Amino acid sequence: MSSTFRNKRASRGSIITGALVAGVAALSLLAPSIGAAGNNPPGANGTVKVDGVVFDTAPDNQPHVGCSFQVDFYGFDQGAYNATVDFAVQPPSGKFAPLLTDSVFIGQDAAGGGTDLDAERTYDLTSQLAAFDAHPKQGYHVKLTVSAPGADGKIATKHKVFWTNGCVAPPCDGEIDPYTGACYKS
Ligand SMILES: [Ca+2]
Repeated sequence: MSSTFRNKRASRGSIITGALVAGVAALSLLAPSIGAAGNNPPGANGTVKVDGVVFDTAPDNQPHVGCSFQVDFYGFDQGAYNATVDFAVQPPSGKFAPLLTDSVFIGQDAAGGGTDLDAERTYDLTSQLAAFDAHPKQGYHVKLTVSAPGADGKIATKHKVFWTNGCVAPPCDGEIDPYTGACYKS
């Protein structure tokens, strides 16, 4: 092998290596900005999930829950932001009558996508739903609306429709009136 040939090979090799290094460097520069833009795009961010017993922080939505359930808040923006939480009864259980309004702080940290848990709150709408008709198997049909301010003065509004079962009354330890169903202690 002549020394000229060896030099050509060596210089071509170093050009290829240089191009690879530059490409990897460009990719690693791009990667963090792609990730951040995906989790924290401009405007108001955030999503909500309905969580049944056993309560967890897995970002899944459970549309059938018992009388006690949680609303989990994920990926909201950082700031002095409180989400307004509204529950309303939904057909066939009732005609959109409001049940409960609440306020939950969700601005603890920057928007971090679907696994960025910002808050969780437990609810039981049994008393608010007592005036409505329960489906014998499904329970009560309820609509959740969450509105939260975020970056750039925008509002993120999210909806979830789900079924909740009223808490079952404790068993009667007396006599049940056959006409009214009321429990009388004997
Ligand atoms: Ca957040």
